[in-house]
Amino acid sequence: MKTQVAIIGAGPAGLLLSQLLNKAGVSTVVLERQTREYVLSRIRAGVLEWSTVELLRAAGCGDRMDREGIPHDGCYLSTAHGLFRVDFKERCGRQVMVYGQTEVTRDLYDAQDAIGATIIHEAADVALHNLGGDAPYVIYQKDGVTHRINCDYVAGCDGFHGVSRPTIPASVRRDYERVYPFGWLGVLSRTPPAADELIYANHPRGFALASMRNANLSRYYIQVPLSDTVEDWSDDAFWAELKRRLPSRFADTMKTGPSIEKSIAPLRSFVSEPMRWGRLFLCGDSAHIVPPTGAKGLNLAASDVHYLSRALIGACTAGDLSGIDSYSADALARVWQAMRFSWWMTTSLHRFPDQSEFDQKIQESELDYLARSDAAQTAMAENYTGLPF
Ligand code: FAS
Ligand code: PHB
Repeated sequence: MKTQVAIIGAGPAGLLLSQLLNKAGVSTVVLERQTREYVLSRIRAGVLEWSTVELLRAAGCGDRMDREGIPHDGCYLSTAHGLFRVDFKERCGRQVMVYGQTEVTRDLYDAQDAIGATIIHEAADVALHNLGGDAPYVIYQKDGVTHRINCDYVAGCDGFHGVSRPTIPASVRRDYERVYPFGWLGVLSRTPPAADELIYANHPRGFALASMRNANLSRYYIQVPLSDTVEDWSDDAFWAELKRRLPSRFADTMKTGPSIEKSIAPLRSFVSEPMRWGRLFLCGDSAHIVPPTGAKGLNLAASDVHYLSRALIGACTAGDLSGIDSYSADALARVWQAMRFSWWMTTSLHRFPDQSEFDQKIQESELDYLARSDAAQTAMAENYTGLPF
């Protein structure tokens, strides 16, 4: 089989890249190791930056998002000094869109089906070859048969545990990482959201976040020790702890119910440089991971797709190599801005087990400044809604 761009991974990065490339006349094949059902079963992000909203619209995947998504003008923060709201629209003129990653992925699949894109599921043992040459190829197994795809470029959209990043020699790669000493226990419930906007809470017992998917589907998180397991947390125990950490104005009236999904995710900040090696381009979680506190993971995948789609379209349709030559630097500049913001939100809002009393006072002072300062709230609003491409 021959194609112009072989895309490894059918998550948001891979599907959005395939959609944008095909719309520009660039041929692709997407190789996904899981089934479509499995990909669509994952519960992940919930907040879209406005640049992600506009990219999905440009890809022809925004109709249901515009019907069912919920634009938010701001969010609440609850700290030792009380509850306050950061008004994104007032501070920087931008909103965010509350619309689950699962729905984004479903819309991308539907759009890919509509244009007859090639997505091969249950593709096992994907291996990338000849990336340093001008005729790269990909090998994979399916139904006991070995297949080969000849291509011009390979997009590694296969997430943190994929095959693409490790294919770049360790001598070429420089990895940067910070692992946080806690995780997020997340619950999805068919209950009305606790509030009209998201609530980020810094509480002496730990961080909590009240989010949502729609008027009757809520997403909640609490910080838990890394030693905890989902089995340690009954629904009743989760609701009781969440209510302790949320401001009473919302906790006292919020509706609870059975969890329809419950999971614990570890938190890390991770960047691997460069994001290009020969004919291979890393895109999304294959190149970087952010703690979900800043709602940047999915949005950074979209950011990389913005730069990579533009670069590959230039190379494949006009022989213009400038975009692929600058892709890694262009993408990483925005990655590190989001990395910094996600680190700041995480260190400002969580209680660290080894936190000294001095650390605690600094954290309280940081949040007090945010509560009082127009400049600080403008900086948060700019970053949370997404810096320009
Ligand atoms: P993905 O990981 O989504 O997709 C990669 C795809 O590649 C997968 O479908 C995988 O099956 C496939 N793949 C892997 N190896 C392969 C191989 N060798 N061959 C073929 N296919 C292969 N972000 C937020 O903004 N907010 C959140 O609340 C949030 N919560 C999260 C919770 C969890 C448990 C996780 C894991 C992530 C969360 N994220 C969150 C981050 C998440 O949304 C990612 O940023 C987003 O999925 C990135 O999309 P992709 O880069 O496409 O990677
Ligand atoms: C979510 O709704 O899943 C969500 C929202 C904001 C975050 C993280 C997760 O910062």
